[in-house]
Amino acid sequence: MTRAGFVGLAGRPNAGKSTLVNAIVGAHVAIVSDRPQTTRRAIRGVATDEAAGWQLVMTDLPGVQRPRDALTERMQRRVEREIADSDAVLLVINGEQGVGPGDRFISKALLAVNADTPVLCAVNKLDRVSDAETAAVLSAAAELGGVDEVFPLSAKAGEGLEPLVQRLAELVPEGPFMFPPEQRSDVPSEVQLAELVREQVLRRTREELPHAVEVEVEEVDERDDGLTEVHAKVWAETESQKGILIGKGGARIKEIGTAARAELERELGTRVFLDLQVRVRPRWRRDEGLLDRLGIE
Ligand SMILES: Nc1nc2c(ncn2[C@@H]2O[C@H](COP(=O)(O)OP(=O)(O)OP(=O)(O)O)[C@@H](O)[C@H]2O)c(=O)[nH]1
Ligand SMILES: [Mg+2]
Repeated sequence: MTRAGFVGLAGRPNAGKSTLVNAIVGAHVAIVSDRPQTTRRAIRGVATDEAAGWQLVMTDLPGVQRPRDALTERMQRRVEREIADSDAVLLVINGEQGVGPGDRFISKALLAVNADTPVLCAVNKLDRVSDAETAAVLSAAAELGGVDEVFPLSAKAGEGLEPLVQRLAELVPEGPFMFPPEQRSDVPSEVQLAELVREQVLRRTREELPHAVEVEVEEVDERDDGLTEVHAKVWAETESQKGILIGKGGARIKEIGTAARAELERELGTRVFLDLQVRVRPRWRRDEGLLDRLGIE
């Protein structure tokens, strides 16, 4: 009999949830950046060990925060729904920052949403922390209400993953696999491509801009000559943001496009022609219709 189930990831923005999902899945399914609130959509990464007979569907979620607009409200509601439906919860803590009020707030919220679900706690970024500090943060994590077990690790270095994955595989219920074993993510191709473009925007812009930018892939065209044409819009909220995105003489958007094209080629396994159009859409973060179209539920 196989085991299969959903693991919902919770934690403060920037704790390393997406990095951990990618490490466990062994593929670049969720985008990562050093900006808080990188993740906007719930993305499922699928990890399967056919020989051992288990499948973990890891639901990467936005970092928990206070909602400010329709976008962040949707993100927050989605987190609560996903956590309520998970077979196990993985609370990710930024070990470099230590356990703080935000982590206590989240662990309390987890108990309220789903008190019967096991909660494992991953204390992450320990590659950046001394041994003495590691001991302190691990015991602080163990004392969080509702946390059943604590796992020290570094998602970025890929250290400490094995015991955590083994434990999760024991916790999910018996049942058939929910995805074909070779599948790595449930995200529709257009959204995945748009996210890879957005990752490059986040890496090449500063301060407030990242939160104001969204990417929409409008058309993907596989041409007979083996080239894939990808047409995407980069949405900003103001003309000045648009100017920053484009850069002097178009330098920045060109840089973003070159880096994004390389990522798309890796993802699609073909050569890619990427057409990026920067557009202004005032207050897009409050525009429920656009959020629907962008697949942010
Ligand atoms: N040194 C170190 N950095 C890490 C580790 N894990 C993640 N990071 C870095 O931390 C930053 C945030 O990582 P993400 O995976 O995007 O964090 P997240 O929790 O998904 O963030 P949100 O989506 O904003 O909630 C990135 O710059 C990662 O490279 C780790 O184990 N060690
Ligand atoms: Mg994330």
